[in-house]
Amino acid sequence: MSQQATEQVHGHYIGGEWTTAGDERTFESHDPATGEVLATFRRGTESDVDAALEAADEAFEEWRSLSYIDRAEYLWDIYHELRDRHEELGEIVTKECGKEISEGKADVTEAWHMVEWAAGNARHPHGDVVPSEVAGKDAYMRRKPRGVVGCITPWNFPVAIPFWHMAIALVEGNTVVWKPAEQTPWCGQIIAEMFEDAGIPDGVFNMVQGYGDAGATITDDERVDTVLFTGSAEVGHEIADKVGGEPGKLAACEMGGKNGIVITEEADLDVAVHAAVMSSFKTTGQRCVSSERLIVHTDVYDEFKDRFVDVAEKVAVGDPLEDATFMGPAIEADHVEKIRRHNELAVEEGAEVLVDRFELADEEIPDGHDEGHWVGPFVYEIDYEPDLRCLNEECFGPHVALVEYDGDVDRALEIHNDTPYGLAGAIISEDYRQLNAFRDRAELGLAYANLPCIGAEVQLPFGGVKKSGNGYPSAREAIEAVTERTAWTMNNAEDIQMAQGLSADI
Ligand code: UN1
Repeated sequence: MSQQATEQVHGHYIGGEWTTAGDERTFESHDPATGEVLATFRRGTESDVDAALEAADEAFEEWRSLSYIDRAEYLWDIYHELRDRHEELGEIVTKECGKEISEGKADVTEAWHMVEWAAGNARHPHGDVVPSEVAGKDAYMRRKPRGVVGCITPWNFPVAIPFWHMAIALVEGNTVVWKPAEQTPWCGQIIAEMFEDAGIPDGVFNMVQGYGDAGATITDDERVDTVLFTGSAEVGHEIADKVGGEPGKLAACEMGGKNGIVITEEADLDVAVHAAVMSSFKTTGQRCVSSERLIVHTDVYDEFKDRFVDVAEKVAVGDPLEDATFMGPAIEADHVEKIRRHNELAVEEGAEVLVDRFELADEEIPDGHDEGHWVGPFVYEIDYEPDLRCLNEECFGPHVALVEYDGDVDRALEIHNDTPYGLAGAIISEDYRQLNAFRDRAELGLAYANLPCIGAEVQLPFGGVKKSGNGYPSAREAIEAVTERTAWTMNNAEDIQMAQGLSADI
């Protein structure tokens, strides 16, 4: 899509056609660092979603009848395109969602990793040979696609996460209706163009642009067999409740976290400071795995605090296209206000503020970027109490609490596990017993030792426990959500024999 395209209104990709049907309403994609309008899109309506679901439903029988390997061929084309256009697409990600440029490129890299995993998996075994009690009986577990998969994806990984959902759903033989996040429709448009260029059969992949109303129309429709969702806990729980209550329908939702890093008295503080800065401020704290709690042993608390504060005061906030930038802007003005409310809430609850760069100084704002949604690190310390909202509610910004603890790793775990969420977390320690205690008892889907709690790789399960998720919309685990299992049992003997010693006499 060229820059001139800003004059044009981009539509939806439905049944192999671009369409701007539906109503006349449009919305714009903005560069969060400059406020510049990048492109204009049609806002999807119920009738657009209906047409997309109809197309997906119709295309299903033919698509499922192709071999896994033939289906994967279309994805391999996209894999090559993602690689060939790495630089260009990385810049587009950065322009549309404000992540600094190495993150923009990493988003594209993560996308082709997922495509490689899903398409490569087409040549791997897809079921089990299971023993039977009865000689002469062969038993298997076979997988088959569920049908139409609805995918709802967030803006913070606008290329990677759509492929987490869709690459696997498609290779497994499902058809897809996808709604990209309303903040990143340009990335949505480009991905849809890739499917078109790959020649995927009409109706197999469909994309409807728009807001939550279009997303809800997808998730509520009875033609949708599985919903894959990555995004906020609020929306994810609504989807899980609604879809989970409908017989025959499945939802795999991965939501946010109030992720914590435990820094014990046995920590290497170089590693601790590095891991905490990466986890709390990379992506401007706008990852579902970003850390908002640092739980630090009293013996190392003061030294860690001084060193962490020193780096938080200095990390470079600025133009995300510049290599020297560590943090770009927040995604949009409303989100800046949300971060402000979380910062204020912490203060109301008794926080001692250690770093307040929420409002950047004028000289920190890059030239020509006055309209950007700038926020800097906000760091505070607070005495642990179980019901503090600031230690329980996700901010999704560069907002992080230091909490001091005294005692053994059990005490650290008690504080760490005391949130409704359970997505990602880390322990920094040189003591293997402490590491093992965290591995076994931290209530998490993703647990790290001596590392930041961001940066999961696609071949690992990605999902959370407690309020963070009810399933895995990516990698091997997503296969569970997009396939049905058939127990297939065949008789090779001349007569019928039954299991459990049941008499077959008639
Ligand atoms: C997210 O934060 O929404 O583990 C996804 C990571 C990335 C994915 C993050 N691979 O940080």
